[in-house]
Amino acid sequence: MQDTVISVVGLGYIGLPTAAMFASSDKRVIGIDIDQNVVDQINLGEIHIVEPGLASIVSNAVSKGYLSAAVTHQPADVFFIAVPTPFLLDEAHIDIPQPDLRYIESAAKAIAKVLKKGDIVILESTSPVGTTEKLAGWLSQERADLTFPQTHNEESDIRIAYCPERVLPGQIMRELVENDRIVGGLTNRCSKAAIKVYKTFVRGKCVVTNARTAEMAKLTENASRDVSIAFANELSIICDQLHIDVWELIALSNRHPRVNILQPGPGVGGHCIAVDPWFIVSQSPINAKLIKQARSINDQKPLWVIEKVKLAIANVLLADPLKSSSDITIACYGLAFKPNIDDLRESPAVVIAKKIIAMHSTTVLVVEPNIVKLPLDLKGGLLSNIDIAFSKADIHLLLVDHDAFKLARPSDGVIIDTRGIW
Ligand code: SAJ
Repeated sequence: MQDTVISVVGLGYIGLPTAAMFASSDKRVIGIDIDQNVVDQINLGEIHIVEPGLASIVSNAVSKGYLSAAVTHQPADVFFIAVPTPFLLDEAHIDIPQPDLRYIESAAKAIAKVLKKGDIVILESTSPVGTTEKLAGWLSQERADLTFPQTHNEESDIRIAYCPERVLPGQIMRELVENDRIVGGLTNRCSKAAIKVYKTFVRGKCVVTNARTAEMAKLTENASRDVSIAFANELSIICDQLHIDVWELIALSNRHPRVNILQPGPGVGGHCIAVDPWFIVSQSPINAKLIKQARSINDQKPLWVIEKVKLAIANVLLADPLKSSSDITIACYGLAFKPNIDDLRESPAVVIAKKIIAMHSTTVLVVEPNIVKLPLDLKGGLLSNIDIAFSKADIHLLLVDHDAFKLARPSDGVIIDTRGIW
C-alpha cells in the first residue's frame, strides 16, 4: 500500500473529498474530471464546491504534491468512480424516470485504457442494482488481454467492488472517516482488496456483502428516508385540514419509545433522496408501490404550499377591500434545499419561490442569507434582508429552517411556516 497510486474519477461532492482524504494520508492521488476549470482550480490548491473542512485539506495535499488533477486518465493501482448518476426525464420516461448510466460507462471505458493486472476498480456512484456487473462487462469488453471476476472469480487480474458513499453534505469530512462502509466485492478477494484501501483513513467498520446487495442498500437508505418524510408531509396536510399543529403532534407521538417520525417541510430536495428511490421504482415498477407513492407525495408538497399562499392572498384581500393583489408583498424565507447550506439545486423552496414570482403581480422578497445574488430564474424577485422582509411583507412564507430565521419571527402579517419554527 505504501506506493499505491489512487485515481479518483469525478471530482464532485464525493470524489474530491475522497481524493483529499487519501492524499492527506500521504497517498499519491490523481483526480480526474471532464471539466478543465475544475482541474485547473484543484491544481492551484483551490476547490469549486462548498464543504466545511475540505479547502484546507486540498490546499495542503496539492502543495505537498500528493494530490493533482487531470482531464485525461492515467495509470494507477486503485480507481474510484464517483461520477453522477442522474435520471432521464424525457417523454419516453415521463411516468418513471430512468437511471442514466452514461457517465459510469464512459468512465469505465476510459479507465480500461490504462488498466493493468492487479488493479482495483471501486464504484461509489449511487447505482441501480446490477450496475457493478455492467461495469465489469464494460471493462472486459475493452480489455480482452486481462481477466475479470465475472469470468475468473478469485483468480481474476482485476478486482471490482461496489462501495456506496453515504456521507451527509455539510459533514462529509467527518462522516468519510467515521461512517461504516458497505463493501460489495464481485468476489471475496475483491472485497478484501477494497477494505485494505479504505482502511487508509476509514475508522468505521467495513461490512462485506455482495455487489447487488450493496447497490440496493444505498438505494434503500435514501428511499427509507424519503418514505419517512412523505409520511410526515402527508400528516402535515391532514393536520392542517383538522386544525392540529403537526409539529406538536409529531413531538408528542415521538415520545413513544418505538415511534420516530421525521419532520414535514415544503418538499424534498437535494440530488439524492429525491432521485435514488426512482432507481428502485424503475427496476420494480409493479412492486415498488409505497416507494413510488412517497415520491409523489413529496413532489406534490410544493404545490400544496403554493395553494396555501393563494389562499392567504385571498384572505388578505377579503380583510381589506381597498387593497388589490398588486399591493400585497410576499416574503419567501430560504431557498436552499436544507438548512444552513448554500446549495439551491433541486430545492423545493426554489420551485415555490419561482411559482410565486410568476403568479404574483407585485413584490416578492426573497431572504436567503447564504447567497449574494438571486439565481437567474428568480430574477423577478428581490433579494432582501430579514429585517426589511419582516417590516414590509403582508405574507411571510418560511421555506427553510436556517438558524438565522430562528432568532425572531415576524410580528405582523400572515405567516405560512412550512418548517414549524415560527
Ligand atoms: N427533509 C425533510 N424532513 C426531514 C429530513 C429531511 O423534509 O425530517 C428534507 C430536507 O429538507 C431536504 C431533503 O429532505 O430537502 C434531503 O435532505 P437530507 O438531509 O435528508 O439528505 P441529503 O440529501 O443531504 O443526504 C442524504 C443522506 N441519506 C440519508 O440520510 C439516508 C446522506 O447520508 C447520503 O449520503 C446522501 O443523501 C447521498 O449522497 O445519497
